[in-house]
Amino acid sequence: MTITLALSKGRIFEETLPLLKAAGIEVTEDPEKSRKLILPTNREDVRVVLVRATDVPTYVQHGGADLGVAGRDVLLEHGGEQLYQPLDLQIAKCRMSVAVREDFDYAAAVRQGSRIRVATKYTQVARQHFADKGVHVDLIKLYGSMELAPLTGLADAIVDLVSTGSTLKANHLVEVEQIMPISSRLVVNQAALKLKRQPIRAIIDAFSTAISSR
Ligand code: PRT
Ligand code: MG
Repeated sequence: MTITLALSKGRIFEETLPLLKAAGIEVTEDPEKSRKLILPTNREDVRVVLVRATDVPTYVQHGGADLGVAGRDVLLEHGGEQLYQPLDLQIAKCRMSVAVREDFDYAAAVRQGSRIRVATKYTQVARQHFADKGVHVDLIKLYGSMELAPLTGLADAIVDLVSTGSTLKANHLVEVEQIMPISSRLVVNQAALKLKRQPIRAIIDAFSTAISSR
């Protein structure tokens, strides 16, 4: 019985490695050097598949992978209801925030009840956030470089992930509201959990122990 784990390259891959190690799993090829999309591990029964961060829930939901690691941001947009989410891995941490140009008076716009044009990749979270606040928004869906939208006049505000804040700063944007903290979660295919219970449980337990001993 092979266990397939879906990861995205970059921070999620890097930050999942120590947890895998704690579970006795070592990826034996470097994704930054290899062109392979399926990476072997030291364990004959475990392999890693590399997918786009936003595709991780899809792979796991439809059984293309048994388990995976995905950001809370990605899971909220995907609607990860059908996925078993046993663990917050406390990795790839950041926050989802509202940001505007330095010269845009967000508080005044909200107070006056103006319609605010908001560009974001996270339309579900943004719609809910502004609805809860009773702020009228026109959402503009983008797939990347949200920071550019207020600078070009495409939007008044953005909803994006912020970690150090240096991307906002470099583009003369300021964070005006924090919507929620973000970290990555372990997601598991429901059927795989039944069929491959023992090896999957072993991975969940090892991850869990590694997280709480950090
Ligand atoms: O980059 P690519 O288009 O391939 O895909 P992706 O952006 O979906 O993947 P990746 O690896 O960049 O992000 C995977 C997950 O990491 C996200 O789903 C988040 O849960 C988490 N994460 C943690 C972040 C950040 N921190 C982060 N800082 N994802 C993105 N960013 C971006 C942010 O969007 C902004 O452009 O980094 C920029 C801000 O960083 P600071 O440090 O300048 O504030
Ligand atoms: Mg990215």
